[in-house]
Amino acid sequence: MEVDRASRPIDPGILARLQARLDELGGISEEPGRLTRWFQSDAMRRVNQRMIEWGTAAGLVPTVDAIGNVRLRRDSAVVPTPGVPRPLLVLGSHLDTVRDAGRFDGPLGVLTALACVEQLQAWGKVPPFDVEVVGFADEEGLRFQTAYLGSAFYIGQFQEAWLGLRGEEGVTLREVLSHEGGVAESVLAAQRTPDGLIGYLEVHIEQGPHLESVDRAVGVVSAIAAQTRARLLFTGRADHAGTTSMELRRDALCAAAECILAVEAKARSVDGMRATVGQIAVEPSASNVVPATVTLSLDIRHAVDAVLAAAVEQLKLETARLAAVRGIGLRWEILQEGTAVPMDEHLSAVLRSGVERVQRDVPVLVSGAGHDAAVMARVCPVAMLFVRCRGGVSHHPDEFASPTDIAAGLSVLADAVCRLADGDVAVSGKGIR
Ligand code: HGY
Ligand code: MN
Ligand code: MN
Repeated sequence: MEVDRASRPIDPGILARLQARLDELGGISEEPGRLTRWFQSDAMRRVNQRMIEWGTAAGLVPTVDAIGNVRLRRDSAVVPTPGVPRPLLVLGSHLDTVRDAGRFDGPLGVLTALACVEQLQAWGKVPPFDVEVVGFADEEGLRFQTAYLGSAFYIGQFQEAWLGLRGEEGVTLREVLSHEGGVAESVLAAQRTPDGLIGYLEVHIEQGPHLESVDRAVGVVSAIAAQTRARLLFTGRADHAGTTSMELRRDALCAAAECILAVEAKARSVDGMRATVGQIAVEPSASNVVPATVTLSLDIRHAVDAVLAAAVEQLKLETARLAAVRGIGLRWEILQEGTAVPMDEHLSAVLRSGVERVQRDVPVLVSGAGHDAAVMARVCPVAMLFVRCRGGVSHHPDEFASPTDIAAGLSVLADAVCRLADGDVAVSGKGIR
């Protein structure tokens, strides 16, 4: 018998299980003493296996697709109309992490999605659409510096050119996928956009200080900022550190250092801009050899596409000038260019209704962090709910969301799915309208 919507308390047992699972996944890592899970790592396989066990116990049908996304599907009881795809609502986030990560970024969304399905079952609520909980295989891009490999595959937009990407351990994505069974091209052939997508909802820790600053448990995302990822390759000349005068050197690392400060100065000069050089590689990396080559990563973001594009062009000119003055070669490789992604207004309104039930008002904020929702938005309406993040600390082991705030997130998500099931917002194979 279905529980009346107005009195839908969240089951404390489901919340306790969510918390325990978060803690368990937070201990599955490729590196001792810290949480690191990169694409197609053994740790990802172990996490997927736990998701399969938990999903099966909840009566969901588990699969792991060719790229490594774990999918837990619950079909509705509705008999589909011949020739019309079954409507499908996707709930999820990613299960990979950055290096030395916090345990909430990604898994909070996947496990809240699973808990949401369990909670609807406990309420006796069976939506008239299929629901799939997805744990994406690679959102961070830690292994190949290209984010969203999992969600791009999920929507059928994995690019063959990515097979040539080479990770820091020297292997290509093609080699990794071929090693995982099945030639990489067959992995590509396996991808297809899921039929009947009506929408995608993602719960995610805010990874910033806003909700804490307004003392609210949850907030609704308005848009995801645009981001560009690039690699800068500086070429100088190796020389003896003791016999080469300062005037005669072509020191790639000094040129890179000036460019790193130019990146920082640019970001500081543009309101709302974020730019980060997070990785650096020096060759031959010997204390008594003038650095010959340096490779830098660049991650630069802004909520407005045109502002980001202008800043990237200005930095290309500025870094080229700084390198040329020193006689250093500089090559930019753009690895990924994303535009700002607005959230769907109808689906966001459903989340806002749920937020109004759990707190006095509804903070609405832009996400400076990227999310799989930015990819899913290419094929269906998407909306995101943020959960308060202690101190705004993320991509760090101190990342933390409180059980009370996690409960609020689950309550809002479950309420939203019930509203969609009750037809508060028209759903069809073409999405939410
Ligand atoms: O980098 C990001 O914005 C996200 O955490 N992958
Ligand atoms: Mn994330
Ligand atoms: Mn992240």
